[in-house]
Amino acid sequence: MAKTNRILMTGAAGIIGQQIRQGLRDLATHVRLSDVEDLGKPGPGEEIAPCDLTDTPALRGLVRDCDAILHFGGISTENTAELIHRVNIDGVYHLYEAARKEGVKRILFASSNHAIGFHTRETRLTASSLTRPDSNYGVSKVYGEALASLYWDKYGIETLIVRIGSCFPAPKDRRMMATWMSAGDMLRLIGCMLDAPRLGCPIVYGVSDNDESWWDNSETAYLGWTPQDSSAQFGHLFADDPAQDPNDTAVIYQGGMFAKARHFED
Ligand code: NAI
Ligand code: 15L
Repeated sequence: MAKTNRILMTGAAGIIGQQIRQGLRDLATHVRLSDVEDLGKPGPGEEIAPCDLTDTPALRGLVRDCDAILHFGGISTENTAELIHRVNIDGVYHLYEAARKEGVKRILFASSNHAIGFHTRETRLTASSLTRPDSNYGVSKVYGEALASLYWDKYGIETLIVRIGSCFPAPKDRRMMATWMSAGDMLRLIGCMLDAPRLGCPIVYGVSDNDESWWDNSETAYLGWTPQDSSAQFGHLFADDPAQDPNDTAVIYQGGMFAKARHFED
């Protein structure tokens, strides 16, 4: 695998950013890291580029000279509609505009399982399944996916849309045994994205090779990504948990508590 020259990761101070930061150095000669939070000192090959995604004029400079953008920055759970719109809808639009104007041709968009969270757990989803957002946050991810599709069809900017399950060092509850994605599998997926001769605008479910799974990535097998980790190693953490109530909304739907929650601002 040839190294990409320069990649930008937004949201680099976040949970996923912290897990993959070091591994990105194997994929690119220059790794530009951006966030509104402190990113510490740059390591070898790293550039620190603080930037607020709502600062539209600053975005062109942020993406300049990058061969690819890993867009992990933004509001990562349910919040006020105003904040989600400002950062996850307007912010992502202006980031894509900056990419278009600066000639960046490849983007990873960190979508979420909450774009499809109102599908039931017994429904096996593919890249062609209809979106069914479970929150204002999920709606913002559907917007990002639609924007990525537009920028591919109209401007030839390729995006890997990753509907991430739960990318944490370990699953936090029984649901995440099905939705967990390891940092290693995320890094391997990014490697496939950077390597693909033609990427297009595929939708991939970001999930490891867990025993229980609701998602089928066979439509995007051309990417050559095969998850290598499994949540099975963490099964003991939840062995003594009480049985799940099959009539609980958080158990019926893939989005779990996001589907069950009332309006964030009530
Ligand atoms: P996180 O909340 O830990 O990290 C997001 C980062 O974005 C934070 O460091 C935050 O400071 C930054 N950010 C927020 N507003 C910003 C702004 N206005 N300008 C610049 N930076 C801003 O989230 P996490 O878990 O690392 O997720 C990263 C991305 O992946 C998010 O887009 C999230 O929606 C998505 N995702 C994550 C999942 C997970 O399991 N960790 C699951 C599904 C999707
Ligand atoms: C997400 O989209 C969130 O960013 C993350 O914090 C988790 O809640 C994850 O989904 C999940 O569904 O487990």
